Amino acid sequence: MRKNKFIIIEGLEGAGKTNASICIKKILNKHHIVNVVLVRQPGSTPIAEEIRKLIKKKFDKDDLTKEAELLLMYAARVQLVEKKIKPALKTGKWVISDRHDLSSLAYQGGGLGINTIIINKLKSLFLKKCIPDLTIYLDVSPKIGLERVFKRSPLDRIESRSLKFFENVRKIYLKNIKNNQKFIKINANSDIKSVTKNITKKISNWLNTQVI
Ligand code: Z5A
Repeated sequence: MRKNKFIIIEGLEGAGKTNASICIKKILNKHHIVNVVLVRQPGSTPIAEEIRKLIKKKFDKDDLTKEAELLLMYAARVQLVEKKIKPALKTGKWVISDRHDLSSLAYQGGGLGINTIIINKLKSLFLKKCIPDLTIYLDVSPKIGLERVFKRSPLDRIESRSLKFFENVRKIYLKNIKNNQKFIKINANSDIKSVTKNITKKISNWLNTQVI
């Protein structure tokens, strides 16, 4: 069994995933784990970053179909998995990814209504050998998350969707993490300091259960 781990951070926009990635990296460093690669999805390779721009862009006279959006998410993911994640894991590095396949299930499945069978088919076709060891789900209410993002910058194409869309996305997250040992749920509605403290505690506890 490999000792290095593949860790995912999931949650709605404004949940604090960026902050959590940095926090987890610091905890790993404190445990003398220094070979850590941080990636984000969609993105983190030159081609996947171009796909990211396309996904986030608002078009005046056209829009992506939901199926095209799903396939673009998967195109970026497969590119990242093959070019960066698998090679890093093979050489003993730890990988922390801001989002992974559960985002597609939540956003394109729960939010846009694409049949789960189709999304799971993509997962089984392309991600068979890239299974996370742990997923940290930062649970924020859509209203609080979007308010944080709104304060930061103008909303992009996906962020501009309705509150109902994000409520449906959250439902799928909550459904999938229920009774699953490989998930840690963190309440992300409070201030950054409390959320960071909670992440530190839960990740440290988890690390103590791992053979590393
Ligand atoms: N997407 C998809 O639909 N399907 C998929 O398969 C994948 C993705 C992989 C990616 O864009 C979009 O793609 C995303 C989902 C979709 N779209 N939406 N909407 P992105 O990378 O720009 O979006 P994001 O992943 O949600 O990142 P984010 O908006 O930056 O959220 P975050 O990383 O969780 O938040 P943050 O950057 O750490 O914090 C955001 C702001 O809130 C910032 O100013 C912080 O200082 C503040 N913040 C964070 N935590 C707190 C607390 N606790 N209190 C107060 N303020 C806070």
